[in-house]
Amino acid sequence: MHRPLGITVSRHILDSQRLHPEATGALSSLLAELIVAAKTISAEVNMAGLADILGMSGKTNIQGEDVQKLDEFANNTIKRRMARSGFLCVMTSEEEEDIIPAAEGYEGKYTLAFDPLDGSSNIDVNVNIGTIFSIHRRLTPSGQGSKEDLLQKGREQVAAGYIVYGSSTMLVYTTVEGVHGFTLDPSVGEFYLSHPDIRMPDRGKYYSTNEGNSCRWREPMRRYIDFLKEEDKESSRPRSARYIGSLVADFHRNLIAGGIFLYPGDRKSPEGKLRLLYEASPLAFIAEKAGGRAITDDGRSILDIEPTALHQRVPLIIGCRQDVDVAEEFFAGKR
Ligand code: P6P
Repeated sequence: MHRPLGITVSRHILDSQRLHPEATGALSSLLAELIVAAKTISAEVNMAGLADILGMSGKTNIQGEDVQKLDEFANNTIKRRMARSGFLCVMTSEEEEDIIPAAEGYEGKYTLAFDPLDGSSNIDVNVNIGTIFSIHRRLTPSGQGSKEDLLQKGREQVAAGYIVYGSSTMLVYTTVEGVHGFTLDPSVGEFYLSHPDIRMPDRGKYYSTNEGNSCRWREPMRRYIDFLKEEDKESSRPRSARYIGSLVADFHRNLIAGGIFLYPGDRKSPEGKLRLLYEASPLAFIAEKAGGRAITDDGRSILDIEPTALHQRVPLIIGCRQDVDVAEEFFAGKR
């Protein structure tokens, strides 16, 4: 496959903006600001392992600046930069209980929901972590945004994406067209197009779930996972188990190589663990744009859920279309 070399993410965003003559460039500039924040976080994440060695693990580093916990650093990096971007009227973050207003006089026409550093418990063991973001158009006419502007269905998103910090730092995002992946060249500080037009395979070879929760699973989940472990060449079973415990990393592998991720409700947590606004919804938007599916364990499409609270949790089954279709039949009691 021809891979266009050297296309930066900024060029790619502007090229897709050109497809929409009515575009003012605000969304492109918003994404560009978000990408600056991502590069800043990436540099800090990659230094994290050195914190102890370089004596930066205390409250102040060698420059005498306060060293923040990485997720606190990531949260502050995004909210401070985006509050003054001029493109947002309100934000919500996994790290903050209430809404985050845009700076006075900098209110814009979009909203941002983000998980600044998902999987941060994995930092100390050098496992991939990620930033997830979701962008909607505001509903209120002007001025400071409100919770109402944030509580919108995933299907109404104008853009969604994530950055996965790992062996390399990758940005994956979608606007109205396809899903595209960019890899950071840290020596230049640029994201270059490395995965144009990502399409999820119709059926995957992996399944991702925390089997440690199986004692609390409801019957359909137990039966579906047992089904994936049976021998059946025709339907590429048994599937391989892959579970990193970082949603962005598990999702990214399934997006590229094919698979299904399940974090259903169980007897202890009926709504599961993952958050709708800044985890399930943006990843569902990406999955559907790449030909996959994302549903709850009672068959609702993630993108059609009407949010009622900023940090509401939702059961999540997301991945290759055929795999989610079969899982849906198990959860509906049809298999
Ligand atoms: P468990 C990380 O803490 C996270 O929020 C997601 O990134 C990940 O998919 C999930 O929780 C892992 O949860 O219960 O399997 O440890």
